[in-house]
This record gives sequence, C-alpha cells and structure tokens, in this order.
Amino acid sequence: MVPINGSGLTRVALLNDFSCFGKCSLTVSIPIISSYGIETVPLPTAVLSTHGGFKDPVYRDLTDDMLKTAQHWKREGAAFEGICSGYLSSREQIDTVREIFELFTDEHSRPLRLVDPVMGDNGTLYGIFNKETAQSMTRLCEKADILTPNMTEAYCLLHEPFKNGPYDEKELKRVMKALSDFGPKIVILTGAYTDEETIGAACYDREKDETALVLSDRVPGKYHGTGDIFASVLVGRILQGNVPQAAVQAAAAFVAECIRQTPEGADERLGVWLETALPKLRQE
Ligand code: PXL
Repeated sequence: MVPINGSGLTRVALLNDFSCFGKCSLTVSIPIISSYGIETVPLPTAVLSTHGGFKDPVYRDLTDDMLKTAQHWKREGAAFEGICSGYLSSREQIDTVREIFELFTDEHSRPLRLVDPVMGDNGTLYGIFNKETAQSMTRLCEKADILTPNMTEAYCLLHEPFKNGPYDEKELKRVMKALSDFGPKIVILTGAYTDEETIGAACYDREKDETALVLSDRVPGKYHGTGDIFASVLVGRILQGNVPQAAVQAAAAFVAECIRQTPEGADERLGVWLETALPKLRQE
C-alpha cells in the first residue's frame, strides 16, 4: 500500500458542514486555508442547500459516514498536522469528532486540535442546541488545544447567564482562564469588546499566563459565517508558525476586510464577499 503521506505540504482535516448557499463552514475554510499553502482535507458532517439562517434548508446528514471516512483515511496511512471542527449539529457528531481526534493521535503524530464550539450568537443558542448537546460540546472542548468561542458560546460552556458587552478586561480574562481550565492551552474569545466603538478578540495563553486584546474600529454590518472565516485564518497562520496573538490579529483584520469588501445592503445571510477579499490575504 502506498500511504497517503509525504505530499510535503502541511495537511489539515476540516470537520464541518458543506452549506451550498451562504458563505460559511467548508466553503470558506477550504479557500482560506488553501491560500496559505496548506493541504485541506474536508470531512463533511452534512450537506445543506443553505446554512440554517434560511427557511427550511434541504439537509443531508452524513454523521454515519464520518468515522468510517476517517478510518478509511487511517487505513490509507494518512496523518494530519491539524484537525479543526466547526458547526456540529448533534451529540453524535460532536462525540464522533472526539473519536476522530483520538484516531489520528499516537506516538508518531499529534495533530493540533482546534475546536470552534459553534452553538449560538447574540445571547441565543441555535435551535438545535439544548443542555445535552452543550454537555457533549463541553467534553469536546476538553480535548482541544485551541478553543474559539464567541461570548454567547463562552458563557454557555461555563453554565453562566449571557452578559452583554462591553466587557472589562478582568471579565474577559476570567472567562478565558475558566475555559482554559477545561483543557485548551489557548482560548480565543471572538466578538469581545471593551467599548462600543471597537470590536475584536481576546486571547489567553495558559502556559505563559498571558492575555492579549486585539481591537479595531467597528465596521458596520453583521454577516453570517464571519466566525468561520476568523477560525480559518487563525489556523492557517498558526500552522505557518505564527504565535497566537499575531494569528488573532491577522484573523480579525481579514474579517474586517471581508466586511469592507461587501457592499452595503447586501443580503447578510449570504455572508461576506470573500472572493474579493481573498487576494488581500496573501498580500499581507
Ligand atoms: O457559521 C455557522 C454555521 C455553519 N453551518 C450551518 C449553520 C451555521 C450557523 O447557523 O447553520 C449549517
């Protein structure tokens, strides 16, 4: 057997859904991470006609194929430098991601694990998330190296009521430290802000006990899929060797650029104009 290895490229597995309309999940992470010269290997959790922000999308669940697909890759000798998970719509999918983390971890290989615990936004959890799914998500977060919740997800994981911003730096550090106690070495809070004029992300590195706040001026507009864009730039940069703080800076700047490229009045459900922003990513 010729093993699937030795391409010479850094390789990352992307455990996420394929939503045809509405730029998010795999349709943003593949082009962004590829543009860093990293080989992307998608493992679709589901195929949807649109993401869940449209009415009644057609939804083909692929949970039953997830572990079998990963086991096939393993039999073919594949190894990964990174494994990233995004939107997961059931307990079974979340638990399967944990199994896939283990499957590709042995004495020869320990891929970097990034978990974006996609569960909600603006203080509200998506309809499919309940106590049980949130519990499974907590168990998955324990296995992550890097965790990238927004503030809604962070408070949910901590079983605390959602608090509206602005947030003071002490509160952001408390939340990140508490999440890091679950297991992840790096916790990045997206949508963190300390005043109404700015927006950004906060980053905590447990080993260094260091906190960084990356803030920039608010760009008007709230588009679907920007969390997925943020996580994709982050993983691209980290696998290129950037320290987390620099990766967070690049991710926040690229999300802002994507929003700037999107004309005012564009349908927010369709997401940002990634296509016109993408060339800028390589010019940084
Ligand atoms: O970007 C998050 C996301 C990804 N995939 C699907 C979604 C959502 C958020 O609603 O519905 C299918």
